[in-house]
Amino acid sequence: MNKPLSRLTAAEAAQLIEHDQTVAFSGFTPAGAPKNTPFAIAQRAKELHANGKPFKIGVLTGASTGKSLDGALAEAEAIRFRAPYQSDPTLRKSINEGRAQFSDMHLSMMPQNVRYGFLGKVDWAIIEACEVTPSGEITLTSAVGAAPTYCNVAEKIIIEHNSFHPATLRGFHDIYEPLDPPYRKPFAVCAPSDRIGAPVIKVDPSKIVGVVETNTPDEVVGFGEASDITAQIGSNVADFLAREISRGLIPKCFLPIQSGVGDTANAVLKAMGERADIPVFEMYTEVIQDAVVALMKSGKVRFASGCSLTVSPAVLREIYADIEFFRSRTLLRPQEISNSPEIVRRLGLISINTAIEVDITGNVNSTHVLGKSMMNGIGGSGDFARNAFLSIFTCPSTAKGGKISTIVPLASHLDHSEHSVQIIITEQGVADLRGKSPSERARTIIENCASPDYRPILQDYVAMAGAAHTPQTLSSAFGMHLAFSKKGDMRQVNWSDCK
Ligand code: 0RQ
Repeated sequence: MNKPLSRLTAAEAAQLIEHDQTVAFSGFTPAGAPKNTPFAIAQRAKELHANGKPFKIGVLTGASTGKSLDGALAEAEAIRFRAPYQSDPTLRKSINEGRAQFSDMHLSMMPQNVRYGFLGKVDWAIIEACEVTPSGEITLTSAVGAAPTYCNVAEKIIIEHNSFHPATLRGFHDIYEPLDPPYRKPFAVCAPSDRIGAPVIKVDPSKIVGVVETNTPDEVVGFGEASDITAQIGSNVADFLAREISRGLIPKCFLPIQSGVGDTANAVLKAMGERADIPVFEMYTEVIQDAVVALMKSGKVRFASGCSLTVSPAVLREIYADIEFFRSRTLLRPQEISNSPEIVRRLGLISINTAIEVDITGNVNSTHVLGKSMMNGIGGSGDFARNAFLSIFTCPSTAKGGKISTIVPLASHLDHSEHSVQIIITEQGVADLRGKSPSERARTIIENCASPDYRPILQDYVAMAGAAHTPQTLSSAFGMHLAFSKKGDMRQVNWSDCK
């Protein structure tokens, strides 16, 4: 018989965390991330700083988190090191000002990098659960992320028992932690609905130091209505996919979809849902967002496997109110399984992710503004794009009211090389890069995806290279970026100044 687990307040739990320790949190996006304990750790940091004492910790998570975790800890100057993805404005500022060190990582690799010891010792795992038993069975909430590995490697565990999430979530999760090389076995997922693991994480209960009781909704921010531009991008993606099915280049039964997160991704899914010539489909993705839930209810999405239910609180309440409907159509997996390159290649996913900028030969920057400032991180986009049946990147053709062209001569930072990028789609149209040489790709991207304001500028740039396999001119390649930095508008570039 196991003895009952101790109860702690969030403030008591925070007192246990020491300066310079590494703390790993459950969750993936704000879904499933603990809230009260990290907020209390931030308060402890502020008090210690006010007394002239140091307090900074390493923060490991599944992906981004919410304002009570990344936001509060960054605001308290309590983050020494952070991996593998973030999207909080306060933390982003801290990273870009060099106050917090950030290691951007393919999300599928985070759990194994931690198990391999590449990120050092993990002192604590702080895990949000809808149920925990004295025998050490933990039922997670709205995400899995890297929680199984964090529970495995951490010296001690604190559970945030969040009664906002019903204990009947048991059964939504498929917990599987692979063995490390040379003992790893194939991941036997051959369809999005295949289960390979257990419904709960099992830990030695003596590692659980205490349970903090909470009742707090996830801090997921809802999405706005599609703008004209995102709606047009969505419609271009749906047109393209329907055409590929009719041409026989995508099987008639269709293939599972992976879609990124954000307004564009929501607009793409909405447009796909509205097309009769796109069949009912399945998702094998990392983030299940509001649009997927709407498509499940309409019958367009048959099944969704993901790593998190990153849905707005109102949509999460809808799911919990009709939990049996969603139980038979949803599976939440650890990120090394939801984003596994092995499974992505086997299932033949159609991956749809968003770029910050795309260069004329198809290299994609998903993470940096002007080569220097981190936006969010590569997230899962590389796990999927590199291994997909069809790898699509979308973005508006311009940013900042037209002062920035997202189609540039040379990407100012590289996340996905031209070898992993097959289709570019903006509100202007579709560039199909398959089987094309770099100069053919440049012509196709400029003609089909660039804003009309920037087409002649980019065509002049290409002409400058003369006959070449890859039409680049190194002395001018960042001319448009420099024009934006110096004059506030990429249209002010003067190629003759750059030579
Ligand atoms: O800035 O908010 O200040 O106006 O970037 O751009 O157009 O609102 O697009 O919200 O879909 O985000 C790539 C960042 C796109 C995201 C990125 C500015 C623009 C705006 C946001 P403002 P939009 P979205 C699954 C897959 C990487 C991870 C990934 C992302 C802001 O999709 O992080 O794919 N992707 N994960 O104005 C300067 C440019 C710009 C620019 C846009 N060229 N130069 N600023 N912006 N283009 C999810 C996970 O992995 C968890």
